[in-house]
Amino acid sequence: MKTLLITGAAGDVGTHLRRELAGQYALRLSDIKPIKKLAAGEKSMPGDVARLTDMLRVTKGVDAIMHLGGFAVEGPWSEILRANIVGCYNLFEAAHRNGVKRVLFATSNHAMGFYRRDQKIDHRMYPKPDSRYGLSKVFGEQLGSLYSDKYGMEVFCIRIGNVNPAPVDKRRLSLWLSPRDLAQLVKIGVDHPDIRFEIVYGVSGNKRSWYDNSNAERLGYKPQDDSESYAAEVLAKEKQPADAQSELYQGGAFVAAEIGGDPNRPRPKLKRRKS
Ligand code: 15L
Repeated sequence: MKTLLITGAAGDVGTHLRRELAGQYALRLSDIKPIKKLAAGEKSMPGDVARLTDMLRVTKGVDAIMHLGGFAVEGPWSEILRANIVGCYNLFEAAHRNGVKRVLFATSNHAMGFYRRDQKIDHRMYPKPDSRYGLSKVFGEQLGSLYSDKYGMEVFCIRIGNVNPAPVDKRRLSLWLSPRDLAQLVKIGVDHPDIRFEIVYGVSGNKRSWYDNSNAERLGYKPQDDSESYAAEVLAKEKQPADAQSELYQGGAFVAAEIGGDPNRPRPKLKRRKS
């Protein structure tokens, strides 16, 4: 049985994943504090992502890593830098030094949050982060690309929408990821024989999706869930529309926070050069 290290294992996403993957891998669980309640097949190995020595210790001897660790929302630069930039570097570097072949990176829809909701985006479009947090996720994806090209590491980036047992609001109807669909993507990332560097969207098969997830489908992803079955209930509960910027862009409130310009302003017209 393969040993899978999950960093950030004490968080919400990690907790769903542990339950869904039980019995399928030996799970090494790492978070900044020890995880006390362990199920069969789980081991706790605490570590701080911001310390390379910790990451060297926790990544030793595993077959694959699901890197969920770090700061999971927008935050002050000092925290994003420590947990998501330095932390992500430490994770990849430690994995490389320990010869871990496969790394799955939990990136986020916020790496692409400045795309409008009327745009369908795929894995080939350039990033448009909506926050320092989203930017740190772009950094992690590109770090994965570098380690894949330079060292032959196999890297699978999942741009996670929102993991929850059910979608919680109108925006999340477009980016909901059920726990079992998350587990299916993680299993593809761990076990698919032909991964070099891939980006997929971590979303269920939602009718209202903003994503063309053909890259995940090419690798065998067949989502079992669709937020549409919750849509009527969710929309009935939505009291009033969010502000205009949040409504226009995929990143929602992450876009509107601290905003100081109009991201939708027309592009400047290029002057024709006289030959
Ligand atoms: C994320 O990337 C966050 O980790 C999560 O807490 C949610 O905010 C999610 O995005 C979302 O966009 O709903």
